[in-house]
Amino acid sequence: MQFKTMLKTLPLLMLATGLASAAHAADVKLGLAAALTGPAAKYGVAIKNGFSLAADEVNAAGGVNGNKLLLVIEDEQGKKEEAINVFKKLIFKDKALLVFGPTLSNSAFAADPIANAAKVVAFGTSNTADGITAMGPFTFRNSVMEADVLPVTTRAAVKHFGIKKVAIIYGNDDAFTKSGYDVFKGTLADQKIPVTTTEAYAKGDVDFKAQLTKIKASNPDAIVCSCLTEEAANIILQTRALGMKQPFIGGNGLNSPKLFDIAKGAGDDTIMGSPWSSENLTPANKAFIAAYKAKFGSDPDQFAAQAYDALHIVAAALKKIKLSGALDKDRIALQQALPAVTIDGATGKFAFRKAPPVTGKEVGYDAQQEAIVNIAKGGKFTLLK
Ligand code: 1QQ
Repeated sequence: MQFKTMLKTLPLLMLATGLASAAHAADVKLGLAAALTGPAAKYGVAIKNGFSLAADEVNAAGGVNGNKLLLVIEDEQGKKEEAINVFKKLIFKDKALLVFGPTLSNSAFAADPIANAAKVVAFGTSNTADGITAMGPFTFRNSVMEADVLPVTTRAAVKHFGIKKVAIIYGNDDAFTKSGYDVFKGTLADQKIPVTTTEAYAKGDVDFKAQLTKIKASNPDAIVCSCLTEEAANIILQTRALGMKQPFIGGNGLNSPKLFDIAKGAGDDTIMGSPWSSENLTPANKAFIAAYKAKFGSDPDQFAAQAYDALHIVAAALKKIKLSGALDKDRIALQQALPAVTIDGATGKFAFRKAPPVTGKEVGYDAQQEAIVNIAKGGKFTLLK
C-alpha cells in the first residue's frame, strides 16, 4: 500500500478496530431491579451500593474471563407493577444475562415468574419470605429466609430477657411481613411461648395506637414485630409514648440504620436476626466494610453486604462458563453453573441449597447460611453474646 493511501485508510482502520473492540468488549450485562425511591429505598439504595462496589472490584481485577461486568440498574420503587415493568425491560430490551432483585419479596412474587418463563435467573439478595424459590428453577437467593432466622432469634431473645409471653404485631398485606408472621406463629408454638394478642396493620399505616393499646392491655413481656424497618421504627416510638417498656423481637426487615434514624434510643434492646453483622470481623467482612466506607463515606448494612456477595457469587459462576454470545444458551449456562458456587463473603461462608420440593414443579435455590442474633444498644445493632 502506498503511504498516501495508508494515511487515508488508517483512521478508518482505527475506527473499525475501535468499533469492533467496543462491540466485542463483550461486557457481561447484569440487570438490577431495586427500590431506589419510596419507603423501601433504604434497602434498595444500600443494595445498589453493594452491587456497584463489587462490580468495581471485579472489573478492576480484569473482569471475568476478560469481560467487564456492566450493571444495568432500574428503580422498581418497591411496587409490584414497577417490578414487572423493570424485569421486562431488563430481560427483553436490555437483554441482561441475569437480573438481580427486586428488593421486596412482595415484588418478587410478581416479577420472578417473568424471569422463569424467559429462562433468565432472577437472583434475590433481600427476599426472605417463604415460597420465593418455589416460583421456579431460575429463582435464586442469597438472602436467608425468615424461616431460618426467626427460630434462632426467638430462642435467644426468650433466654436473654426471660420472656414468658409475647404479643405480635405484623403487616398483613405484604408478602414478607405476612410470611414472617406465619413463621413467628409456628416458632412461638414450638417454643411454647403463649401469645397474648395478635395485631395487624396495613402498608402505609402511620398510626398504630389502636393496636398498641390492645397490646398494652394484654401485658406481654416482649413484642414480636414482623415489619419493614420504617413501620417498626414508628411502632417502637409509639409504644414508648404509651409508657410501655417491652423489648422488640424481629427479623431481617429491622436490620437497617433507618430503624435508629427514626426510633433513636427507643430502639434499644430490640433483638434482631440476620446473616450479617458489622461486628463479624472475618477478613472478607473487614475488607468489605472498609471498601464501602471509602467509596460511599458511610457504614454499610446487611442489604449492601448481601448485594456485594451476590455479585461475587455470580462472578464466580461466570468464571466457570464460556459465554457463547448466544443469549438464551448463556442464560441457561449461568443458571446451571450457579448452584455449585460457594464463597467466603461479607456475610460469611455461603452455599446454595435446593428449595423444598413442590409437587409437579421445578424449584430454585435458597441460601444455606447461619443467622446471627443482634441486640440494639446505643442506636446500633451489636452481637448478642
Ligand atoms: C423481604 C425482606 C425485606 C426486609 C426486604 C428488604 O426481607 O421483602 O423479603
